[in-house]
Amino acid sequence: MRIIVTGFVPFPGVEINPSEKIIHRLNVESHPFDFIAEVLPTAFAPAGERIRELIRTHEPEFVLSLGVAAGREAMSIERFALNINDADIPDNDGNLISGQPIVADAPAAYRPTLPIEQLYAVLEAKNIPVEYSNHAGAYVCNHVMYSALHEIDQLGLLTQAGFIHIPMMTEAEGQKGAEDGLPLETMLTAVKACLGVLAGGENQDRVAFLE
Ligand code: PCA
Repeated sequence: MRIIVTGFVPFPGVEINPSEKIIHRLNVESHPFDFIAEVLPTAFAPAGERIRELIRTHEPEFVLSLGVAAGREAMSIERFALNINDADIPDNDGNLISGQPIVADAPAAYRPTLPIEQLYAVLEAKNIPVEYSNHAGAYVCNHVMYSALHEIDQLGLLTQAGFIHIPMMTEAEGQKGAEDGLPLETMLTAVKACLGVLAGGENQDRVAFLE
């Protein structure tokens, strides 16, 4: 069993990225199956290259990517990745990209292949705010989600991949979206519950050692 889980470093306008904090809090060393947890650069090309490289190298069963969307109030399970880079802020390499396809002559969109209804259900059962989202934006998060799904498709892998946007953490006082966000601990619990679903069906206890 191999599962890749990713987050992102901070980027312009977001000084604290809870997705990075979550990756650092997952105790992957103690994991009995191959568990690859990594913080990606918040820059279009390097992030896309890295997620594709991780997938090619590990050929995992699952890829769960996380990123913050300051202003959202619930764990947001993304339903689509769009073939577009279109940002109004630069990425961390200073690139301000508008209206460019991620991959020329490739599908306009991909749907996630993770069992998103199961992920929704496990979060709902834990009373953690959860919602579906039909738009992952057109910045680096969408880029990574699209790049992962396209790579898996191109390689003909059975890997299931998807993306969850998370709110800002309430502890990040003064940061955009923090007041409407969720405590980091709640989001960590949510991510572990999702990993539990992927690792062992309904058996969430299998990832208890991530604590
Ligand atoms: N959120 C940004 C990129 C990195 C992150 O955590 C996004 O929503 O695209």
